[in-house]
Amino acid sequence: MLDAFTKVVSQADTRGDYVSDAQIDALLKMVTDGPKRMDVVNRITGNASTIVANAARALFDDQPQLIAPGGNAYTNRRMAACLRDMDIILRYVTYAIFTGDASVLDDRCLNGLRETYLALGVPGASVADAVSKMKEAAIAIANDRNNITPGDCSSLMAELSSYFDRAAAAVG
Ligand code: PEB
Repeated sequence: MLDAFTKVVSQADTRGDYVSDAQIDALLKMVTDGPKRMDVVNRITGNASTIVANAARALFDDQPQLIAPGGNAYTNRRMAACLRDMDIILRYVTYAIFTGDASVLDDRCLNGLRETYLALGVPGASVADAVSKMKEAAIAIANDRNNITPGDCSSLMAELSSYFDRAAAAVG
């Protein structure tokens, strides 16, 4: 598992080179934007169950066959597994935005997930839809201008989006 700093160091070490000026500038920006990043993590973490519940409701509204008899989220056991999976993916996205690097998400959550769903008969495209719905909900909450010092969060929001897109692409 890497973060934005260890990633740069390991890449520089592979080249046998010093950390470049451009890399130092990018990491400095990450440090100066640190409080914004922590706010994003805090807001998503504090609203995780709302994000999961609303995204799941929207998914089952769009794809009612999932909760009909024979559907992959039919029975309480499968519904619980589905909500749990969404919660796990959201949790790893918060780790990625916290560390500023996708490796924790890749290595500990997404690696082999497509194959797991194939083996279980869980429709990967529907999981990808659930992840996209969590993305919309998480960005609406993280990017809410109320009760926070106003600032430019566009690059952080783009980074956050990219982790959700990565998770959706890994299973969809
Ligand atoms: C991945 N999900 C399921 C299982 C595993 C995962 C390993 C099998 C074991 C179990 O049932 O608990 N586990 C999960 C994950 C990590 C992990 C992400 C990462 C570290 O360790 N069903 C739907 C929806 C979708 C869904 C489309 C969005 O209709 C999910 C939610 N996952 C789902 C379901 C099961 C499952 C298991 C229904 C149970 C499948 C079954 O037993 O038939």
